[in-house]
Amino acid sequence: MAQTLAQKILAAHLVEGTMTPGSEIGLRIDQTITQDATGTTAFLLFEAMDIPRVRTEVSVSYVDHNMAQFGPENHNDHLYLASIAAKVGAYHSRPGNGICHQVHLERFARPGATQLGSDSHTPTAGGIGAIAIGAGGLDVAVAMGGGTFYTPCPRIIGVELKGRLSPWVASKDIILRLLSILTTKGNVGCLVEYFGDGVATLNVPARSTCTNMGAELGVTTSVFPSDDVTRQFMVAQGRQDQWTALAADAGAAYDRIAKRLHPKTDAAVIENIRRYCTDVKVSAPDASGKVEVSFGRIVIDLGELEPLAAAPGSPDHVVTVASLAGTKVDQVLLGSCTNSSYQDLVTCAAVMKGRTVHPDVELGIHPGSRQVLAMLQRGGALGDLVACGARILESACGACIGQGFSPGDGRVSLRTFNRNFTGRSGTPDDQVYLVSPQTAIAAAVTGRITDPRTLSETLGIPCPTVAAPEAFVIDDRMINPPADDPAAVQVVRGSTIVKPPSGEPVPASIAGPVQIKVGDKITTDHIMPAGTFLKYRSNVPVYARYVFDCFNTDGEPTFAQRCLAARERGAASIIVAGDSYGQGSSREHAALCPMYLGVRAVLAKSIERMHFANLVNFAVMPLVFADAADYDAIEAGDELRIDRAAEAVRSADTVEVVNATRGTAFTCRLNYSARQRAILAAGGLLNHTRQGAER
Ligand code: MIC
Ligand code: SF4
Repeated sequence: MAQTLAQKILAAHLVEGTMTPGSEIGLRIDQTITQDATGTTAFLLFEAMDIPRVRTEVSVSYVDHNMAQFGPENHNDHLYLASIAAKVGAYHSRPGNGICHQVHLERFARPGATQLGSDSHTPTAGGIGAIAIGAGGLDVAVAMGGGTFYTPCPRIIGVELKGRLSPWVASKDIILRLLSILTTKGNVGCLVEYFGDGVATLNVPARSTCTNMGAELGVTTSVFPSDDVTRQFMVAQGRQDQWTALAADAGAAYDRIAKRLHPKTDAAVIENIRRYCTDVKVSAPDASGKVEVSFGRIVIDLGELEPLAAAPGSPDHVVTVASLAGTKVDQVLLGSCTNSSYQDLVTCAAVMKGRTVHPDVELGIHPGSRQVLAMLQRGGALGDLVACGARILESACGACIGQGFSPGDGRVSLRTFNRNFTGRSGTPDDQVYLVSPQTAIAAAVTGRITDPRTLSETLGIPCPTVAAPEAFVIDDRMINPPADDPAAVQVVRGSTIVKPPSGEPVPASIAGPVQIKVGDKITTDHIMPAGTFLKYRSNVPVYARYVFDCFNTDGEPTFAQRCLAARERGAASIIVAGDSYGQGSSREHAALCPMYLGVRAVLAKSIERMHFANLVNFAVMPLVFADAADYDAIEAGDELRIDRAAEAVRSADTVEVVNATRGTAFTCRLNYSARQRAILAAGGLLNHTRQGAER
């Protein structure tokens, strides 16, 4: 039978299960990546598994997130990570070498490999033809030890790209268009596969911009074919021996995709589905007024695309740049794992050559890697960027994760990043627009949101064309290989590195208050803030103080204090949430810290893939309302009871939840695989893995 590209790679790595969408499959993982904000915990958990050496083809530990180094925490993490990598056989990309996804794409990723990373943007490597999946650090630790990675077999969304992008339009506009069709909600369990004649017109970094920001769709991953363009990229990286051609078979069928939408509130999305998808069907409305919109595949004519922007609040608030034209801009930032490649930055440098950043704008640039910096320097583009007045920032995540460059109150900031959740920049009322490098740099010149296509006519700036480099600057001196003599390596453990707490089996019954009731699309940034709190990642008891910090009110007990008070009196704590709970990052601290505070269950209308897995991994029961209307009947502070929690975990698909405060009862679904049941019963994945090793 004709197979899609993703099916081929998945099938070649299948160690358990069958390729039936929705059913759990076990995959052999070739490569793992970790970054410092999730990596310290991941390596501490790896150590707790008592496996002396990593058992993958390659495991790389990157340092790119926690680089501000206010206080000893970050440096303690760096020292621990360098030493533990050397000892257990992982590569270690040192601070300053670049953003994990960019460096991995340049130096390690390969077509046809499976890659698991403790960062949600791991799918960046899909641009080179890898199946690269983001997961919690504990899942990655298990994979480092040679363990199988389990995930539901994805439904495959086919995205056909036709034609060629017009001047000044970028691959960022492709993924923003996809976000306007699929949104950030309701794509759990899907995988995006690109195909069509337009693919060959996009270079590897441009493809990776699309697969990177596929994370914002909430899909498992995204993948491009590996073709001659891929080969050329790998030749230029000196890695042609790792290239292999990969594509879907002719006639491969993509899955039919269905979304539940409301004709009123989701009118624009439905219109986009009608416009960009084939074979669209719309059902009659259900009792809540929602319809099921289903389609065959998505078709994007690259030539018809125009510059787009995600307006403040969410990556799927997509509008045309033309509709925003004239808006005053205060800040422009180029960088992040989405758009910090050599091609992206040299394009911007060409625009700025001989010009000055607009007097009302500050321009900051995080080059994606040391290689990108070296390339910019070699061709003179770095000099043009310095000369124009840009602030050259570190090759790191930096402003993308709220580590500096926060905009002033209500100030407009145009960023080439992937997330603009309110407050992520470090400013509570930020106005962050996500755009392509072309749109960002146009604003740096004009001081206004400007459709870059107008630059040629108004300012005589020709659209830069950038040829794919024949050879990148290759210098791996900042990547430490594993130690030759692991026994001689002393693991460095600073005082701020605290062993993560381990979970407890789901108890016979769970009873306690709803400590918080939140709405739809709650991100892991809401649950576990990064920014200035990021440095506490290796110290769960301290970091846990800031769970749901954005919902805490001055003078009132914090979420953490309420949970600890409940724990004191022997009660559990419960979280109630709407749709798409836990979207965004892979950060397992969004499960681990609540667990530490005594949260035993999360009741939501729906829960995103990585967060669901992280809750299970730390033995917090994820429960989904059987009838979404039951959500409305719960208030924060209500005392809930799940009398048969452990029993349900063992064998039931539903469980009754009693609302003791209101004298009502309702049903929740468990949706667990047999393996997830065993993990919850064991008190989390670490205990489960240890027990497996003992058997
Ligand atoms: C992010 O972009 O939110 C992060 C920081 O890279 C996270 C990982 C983390 O929280 O450490 C992610 O995307 O997974
Ligand atoms: Fe780093 Fe930002 Fe990419 Fe996350 S999204 S890995 S913080 S650059």
